[in-house]
Amino acid sequence: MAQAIRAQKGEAIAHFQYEGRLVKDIPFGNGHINDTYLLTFEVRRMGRMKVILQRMNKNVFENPIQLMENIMGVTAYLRDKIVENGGDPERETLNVIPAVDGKPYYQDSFGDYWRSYIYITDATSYDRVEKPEQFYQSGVAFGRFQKLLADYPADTLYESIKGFHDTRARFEVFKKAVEEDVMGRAAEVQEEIQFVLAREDVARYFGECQARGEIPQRVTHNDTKLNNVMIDNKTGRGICVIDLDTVMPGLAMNDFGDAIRFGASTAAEDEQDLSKVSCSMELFEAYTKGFIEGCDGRLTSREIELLPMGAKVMTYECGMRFLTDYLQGDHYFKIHREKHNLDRCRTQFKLVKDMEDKWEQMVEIVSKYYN
Ligand code: ADP
Ligand code: GN1
Ligand code: MG
Repeated sequence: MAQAIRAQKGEAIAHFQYEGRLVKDIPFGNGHINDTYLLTFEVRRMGRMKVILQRMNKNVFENPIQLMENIMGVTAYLRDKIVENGGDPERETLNVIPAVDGKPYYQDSFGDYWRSYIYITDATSYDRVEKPEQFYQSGVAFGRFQKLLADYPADTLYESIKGFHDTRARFEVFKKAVEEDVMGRAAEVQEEIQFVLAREDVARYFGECQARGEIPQRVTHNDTKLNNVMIDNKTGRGICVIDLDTVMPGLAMNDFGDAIRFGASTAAEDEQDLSKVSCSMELFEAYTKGFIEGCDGRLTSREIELLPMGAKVMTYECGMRFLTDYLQGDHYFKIHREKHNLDRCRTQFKLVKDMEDKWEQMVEIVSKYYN
């Protein structure tokens, strides 16, 4: 298996516009979806250059070519904005390294798609918040990302994953997974299943707001985990939003909420000791402040008012997705141990419960930032 991947990767490496001699090749990062590698090349007298190489997940992305078209469009647009603002486009947005044939991807002889980015140096993608300032900075970065893309022609974007944050549709998929119970796992997770079923109103919430015309669709990131933003090692600022696979029309509250469910938790997403898991109100406030500042006046007061609901919906949805994957046999998220998806699901539901208990506090924090 490892050997097969090595051969596949070797083929891919030979088909990108790289220069110099490959001196290091290591698996990189903690993403749940793609296979990511950090490659180091030695370019004669110019020293070492690092690049990111990714094998795109074919179970998750149905159309990698359309997906790369989205990324090329969005990064070119961001590049212009960054240059206009006097920024550094090599560090403040992803930069695709083309394949030898000029395409933004390479399809290998096994049918897998690969892509490559310039490595963003002197910056870190964190898996846990070390201090509230970092989380604040990531909020500014994701908010600014949304602001920069406010006028992006949304109808040119392909829907890279259909119904990605359609929580209601995911609820239906979940119910089907419970009924089918292909792995025979439903009996042991009755408590978690009941937790989801008891909250169908959460699954329906944003769909109903949209049907009433209360909230706008915007171009959003849709996967705003802390480790999808690079924090500059020197300045501590959120320098670049990465992992652009799910940039699509979506809801501002979901971009807010997905960041909270991951970054405001007092424990890791897969912590097994649930007594360690809660939603920190200090971190919640740091992110709220950063995100609203980053969006720079673009959010309506209804959107701001619904931010706590975004946190609850995204945490509930993510827990439901982990549980669905567990029931279906762990084909979507990468797992590194038995019952990994179940552990992840349990932290999410613990967070939902904690948010329900702290609801008034969350509403009060957000109300400080109304327009
Ligand atoms: P996944 O969809 O699997 O999460 P990502 O695109 O987020 O894949 O990449 C996984 C990890 O690799 C990121 O969390 C980050 O740590 C690192 N990474 C990805 N792209 C870059 C880049 N251009 N520069 C530096 N690190 C990167
Ligand atoms: C995945 O790709 P990554 O690891 O940044 C997932 C998100 C989930 C997250 C849970 C394309 O994010 O939607 O919220 O795992 N991405 C995709 O940790 O499904
Ligand atoms: Mg990622």
